[in-house]
Amino acid sequence: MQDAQITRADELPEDELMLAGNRSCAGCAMSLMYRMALKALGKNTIITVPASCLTVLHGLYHKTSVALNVIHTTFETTAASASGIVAALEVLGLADKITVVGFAGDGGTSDIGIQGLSGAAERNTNFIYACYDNEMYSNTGTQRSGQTPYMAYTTTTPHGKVEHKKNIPMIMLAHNIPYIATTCASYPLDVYAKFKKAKQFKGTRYIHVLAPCPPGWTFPADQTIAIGRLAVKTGIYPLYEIIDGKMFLSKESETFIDPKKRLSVEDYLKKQGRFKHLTQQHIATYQEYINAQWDFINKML
Ligand SMILES: Cc1ncc(C[n+]2csc(CCOP(=O)(O)OP(=O)(O)O)c2C)c(N)n1
Ligand code: SF4
Repeated sequence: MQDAQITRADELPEDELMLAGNRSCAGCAMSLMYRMALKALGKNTIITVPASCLTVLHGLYHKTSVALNVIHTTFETTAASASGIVAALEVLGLADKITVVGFAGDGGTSDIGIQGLSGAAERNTNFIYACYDNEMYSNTGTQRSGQTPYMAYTTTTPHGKVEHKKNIPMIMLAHNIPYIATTCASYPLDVYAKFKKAKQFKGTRYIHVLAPCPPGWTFPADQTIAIGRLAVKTGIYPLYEIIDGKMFLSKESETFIDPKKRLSVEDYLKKQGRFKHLTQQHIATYQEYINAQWDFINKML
């Protein structure tokens, strides 16, 4: 298996497992990512979700916006909960028929949930783990997470975060799992293709989805697609897959291996209120970060 096949929009399954009407904000990339992921996963799927915007999207008992079995678990337990579901399915002899998927935000993944995720990945437990990364704790009013990028404003980093983003896909690579992918909700077909691809593997599979959040990142709700695409086109968020330790750059990012083809990172930063205080020095630091990231990717290819 090589890189994920890109599917045409008219080839997507018509069945909607995410129903019309949900409680996410206008322009929420997480909800777009979820719709595509559920189309790829299909109805023989059990999902586990910790406290997050995604629980809000699901709605309150006795109404829900998804036509699937979902467990709402505690904040730190996504991977532990998925491991338990896998164990139960094995006992019931259903493990080959049902896909188990944990979906968590960046806070639930890179901070409070990383211990359970690391343990499950070390044991290569048979589930897909997807982190939708809106780069902050959005559900509780935009606090800083380990995935918040350098100098972004959040309510707990009022002068901007001083550290760069934690590189979770590379942490997962250190666990020797069979499939790792990065994707972005602003490329819905890429999201679909990578979830579809992940289903073909056994063991722990990890998908990292950049999910722009209009209220948290402070941009107009109709700019979600444009902002996510700028993240890819500036080279700040490369799309790739790692299959059995070998990296494949995705089509959407291939062009940007050439630094001259990358769009200006300033364009990406200036379009978001959370970066409005940035100086030229901060922007130069961003450019160095992007260059170093691509130097690393070049070595991996
Ligand atoms: C142990 C624990 N601490 C704090 C909370 C409160 N809480 C609920 S959702 C949330 C933020 C989740 O952030 P993230 O995982 O990034 O998902 P997002 O809200 O961005 O979708 C927090 C702090 C909680 N439910 N449990
Ligand atoms: S706060 Fe952000 S991630 Fe949460 S529902 Fe709204 S747009 Fe989506």
